[in-house]
Amino acid sequence: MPVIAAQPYEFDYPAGKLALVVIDMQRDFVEEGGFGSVLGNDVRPLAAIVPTVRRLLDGFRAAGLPIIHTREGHRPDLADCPPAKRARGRGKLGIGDSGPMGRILIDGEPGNDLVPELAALPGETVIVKPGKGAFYATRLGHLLETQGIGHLVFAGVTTEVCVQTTMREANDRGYECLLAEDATESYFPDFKATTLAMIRAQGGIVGWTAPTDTIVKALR
Ligand code: C5J
Repeated sequence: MPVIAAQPYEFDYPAGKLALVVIDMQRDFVEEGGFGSVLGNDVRPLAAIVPTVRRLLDGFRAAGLPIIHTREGHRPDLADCPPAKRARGRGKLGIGDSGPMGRILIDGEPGNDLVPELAALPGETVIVKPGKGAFYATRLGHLLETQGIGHLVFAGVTTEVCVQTTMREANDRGYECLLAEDATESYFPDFKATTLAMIRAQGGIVGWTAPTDTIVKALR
């Protein structure tokens, strides 16, 4: 089995059966004027990981392995957005309101696009998810099952919200999960550090972590 040097110990996976899941690298979170900045966050740390996520994507593309991108987005009629989620935050603008990049967190609006550098290529899957976890109310589980994939590498934002939630969902479903340490980011540096530690604590209770370069080198 191929092996990636990781923490808390090496991550092995069946050749050809490893998929990359890039969580929510959309303008809503990474660019000024989107949901992230409307909630009062500095988006610059998230924008800074774009080249690293691109390196990871290119590594998976070169290896011919499956790639799944997610976007957190709701239907224009908000039928898939619980009122509790919409009410949360009490900011000037909320989910569904019109902002500088169109309606916030709505599928099809400019702000909901993946950042241009990380756009999906033909053949790659894009999953629009109404929740924080990418398995909730989506076809992700079915898609992985039909491709016989049980090993996942994760990247994207934010580390402690949508990335961690999805990793925990995947872990409970029996997937082996590795998070690319420098291809994920949070608006809160402490939360990122703690999430990485939580994932690999207790012998990898949620999964593994490794730097992007280590993962890409192992794929070659
Ligand atoms: C958040 C996400 N933070 N993608 N979404 O609301 O982490």
